[in-house]
Amino acid sequence: MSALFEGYEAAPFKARRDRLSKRLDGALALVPAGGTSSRNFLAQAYPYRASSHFLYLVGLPLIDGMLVVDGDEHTLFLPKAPDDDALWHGAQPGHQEIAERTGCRVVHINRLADALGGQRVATVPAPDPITRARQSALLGREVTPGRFDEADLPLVDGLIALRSVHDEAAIGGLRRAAAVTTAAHLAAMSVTRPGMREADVRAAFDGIVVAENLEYAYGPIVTVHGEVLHNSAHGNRIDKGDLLLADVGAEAEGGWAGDVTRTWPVSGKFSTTQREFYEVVLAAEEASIEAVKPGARYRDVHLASCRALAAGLVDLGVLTGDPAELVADGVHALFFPHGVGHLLGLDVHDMEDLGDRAGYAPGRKRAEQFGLSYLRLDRDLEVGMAVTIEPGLYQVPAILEAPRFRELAKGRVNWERLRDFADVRGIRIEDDVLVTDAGREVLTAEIPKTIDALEAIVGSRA
Ligand SMILES: [Mn+2]
Repeated sequence: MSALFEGYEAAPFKARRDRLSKRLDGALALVPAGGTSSRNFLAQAYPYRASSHFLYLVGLPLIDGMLVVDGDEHTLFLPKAPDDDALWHGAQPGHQEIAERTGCRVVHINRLADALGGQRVATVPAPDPITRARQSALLGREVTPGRFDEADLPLVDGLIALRSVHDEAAIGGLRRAAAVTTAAHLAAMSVTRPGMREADVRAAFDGIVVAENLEYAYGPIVTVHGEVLHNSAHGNRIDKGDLLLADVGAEAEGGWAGDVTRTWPVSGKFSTTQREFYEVVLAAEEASIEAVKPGARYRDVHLASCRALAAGLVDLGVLTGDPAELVADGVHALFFPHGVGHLLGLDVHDMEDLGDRAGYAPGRKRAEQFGLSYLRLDRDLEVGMAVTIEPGLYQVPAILEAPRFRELAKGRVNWERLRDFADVRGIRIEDDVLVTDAGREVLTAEIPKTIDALEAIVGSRA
């Protein structure tokens, strides 16, 4: 059996295509898998990752394939491998085998233009520019990320409706991603000791993810400079006194993402000031997790963290004032500048390629206020949605030294008191949360996050 079909079952994908076709309002849907890209020369390709929409509907990474859904008829238009391909890559399943396995018709891709001719076609842009150029040529209009033609909307909105509420197969994928992510975080925590480099801890994550024969869902962040939000460098020495922030998630078979952040002391022991700031972030995370339930508005889930952070910083004497007022004015955002999370699914920021049409309910718009403007999601939660909850607390020089924020902070930030917390640059705590009838299920609950649990595990295998 070809590795392509390992663990593959056709039924969930057919069910999704059937549900989608009911939403297409008579249009044909054209969903591209996308192509490869290369470094230096063509044959040296980067690892291939099919478009998430294609994976959602087909379940197989069929390079350069295109799916056409036309009522009950589901057709995969696929290229044929060159004659000498088997020499380099081994025998691959032929079109007939793919047809039998998937239940789709399979047709050579050079017949696609004729098949579409003269019909109303809805599409979504492929992740790569070469495939998008092909889509543009096929449809005789510009296919561009983030901009949709009126004709595309039934497909775009259908995908948003389906993909934002996970079916059983999807939840299985998310659980698998969470399980491997959990094992990887436990391994990384337990090997951490002063004198290592960030890369040594990253290697402990790799050890688990690679041995599971998986990839990461996004570029791992493992850093003692957590205040750089998307820090991708791993070259620093990690020392006693440092907090290490690790934002690392595995991608399960089929493409499902895990997305977890933990912050732990390199020495295995929090300092008093680190402990105080950490407890504030943990209380914020718990407040937002508690707020996750069917019908809750995600912006309110975000604001629960903002209020808890502001209240915690007031208690510590770093902020002065009424927490609700501090949040309303955006003062908390000097320390917590990003949104509390996002949808989670086949993409780590699920469906971000569809822009705020996916993340924001109709009629809702992004706020302009600093902090709230970075909130990626503002929908009412439904059973079956998966979201991350990830408040953080950072000392970002570019924010704390900027004149406009100094002005906002006037009389409300106690700078002298803040200096006591110089040994905290960045703390974030992030879990993956599924919305259930009962409220919520934290898929990544087994990863230590209380101070006691972290102090017990860090360095235990170093
Ligand atoms: Mn995240």
